[in-house]
Amino acid sequence: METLRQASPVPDTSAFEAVEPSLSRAASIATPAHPRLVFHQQPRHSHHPRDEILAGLRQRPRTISPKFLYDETGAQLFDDITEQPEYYLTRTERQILLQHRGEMSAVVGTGNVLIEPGCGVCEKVELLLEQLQPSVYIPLDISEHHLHCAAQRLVQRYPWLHIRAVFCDYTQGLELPEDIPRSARLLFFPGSTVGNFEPAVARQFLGCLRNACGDDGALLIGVDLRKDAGTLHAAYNDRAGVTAAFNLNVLNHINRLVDGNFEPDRFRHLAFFNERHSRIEMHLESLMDHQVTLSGEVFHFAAGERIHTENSYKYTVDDFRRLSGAAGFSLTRTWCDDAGQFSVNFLQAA
Ligand code: AVI
Repeated sequence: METLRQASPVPDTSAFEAVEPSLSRAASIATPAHPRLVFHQQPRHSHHPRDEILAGLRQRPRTISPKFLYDETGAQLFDDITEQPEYYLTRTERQILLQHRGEMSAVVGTGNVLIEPGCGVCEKVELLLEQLQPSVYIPLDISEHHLHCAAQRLVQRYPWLHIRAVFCDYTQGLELPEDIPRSARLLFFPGSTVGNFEPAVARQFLGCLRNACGDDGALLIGVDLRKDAGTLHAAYNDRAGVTAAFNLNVLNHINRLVDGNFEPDRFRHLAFFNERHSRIEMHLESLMDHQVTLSGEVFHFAAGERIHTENSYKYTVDDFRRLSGAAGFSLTRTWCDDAGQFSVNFLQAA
């Protein structure tokens, strides 16, 4: 058995109900080498996902939560996806940040308390740091390794930057140390990860961010936009087969988590745009009649039967304005690329 990869771009969406901001039992860890860098450790709440996995596979349609796509191999494959020519999201968001960062800092203001849940290796925020000049940067991630490397790199590269890095699973609530200033908070949530939540869950998650940013706070968030089905189809069916490998790899991860014997080559990757729900759906389709044993339980798969592994919702700017409005934000500014493929949105607490 293993633990889940810690820096999944896709949170455990079950946790967004009744989330309270800012607990603070964090232990501070001194880092004498860098007086401007402090680490905090939040207690972990871990539970084994066996019941959730088996329940998802028993139901019809069968499902596997997208968070299980991100074991070590899945995380590497996701990084590889972001470099595929068809996958426009990551490079387009990066272009938008680079092109508009001057204007962003004029709109967003400087000297904020900059908070980034699920920061990973902090590569996107780095595009903004010089412009935003935050009074303190607070990266949150469950991967101690990523957080450690990224925070050390940033504090060395930016001699004026103060960092309070928090090891935590932000999906269990945004737990910030109590002495983090409550005013002028700016949350940063790039990558369109919000698109991987069901809209009701996305609303709850945005509500959680709204609580965390306080009444004078704001959120800068990347959101992929609705577009022609051909472009979307290509982005999730890259020619090199990296997205297919990413999707099929979830079965290896499930095998390890629940002692299973899935054979990935008995399935094929399927991704298509569902116009009605405005989402890319990813599925694994069984190529033959066969059975799989997971934790001693036998599952029969008919040829053509599918396991639903991910949704990636594509919003219009108006849809996203409505969604974030329902969570207590007012969308005051949107920056897009010239082709209108991707958006970076500035939301203020309403
Ligand atoms: C992490 N997330 C925004 C990606 C997306 O595009 O929905 C995950 C992904 N799934 C397949 N390709 C990329």
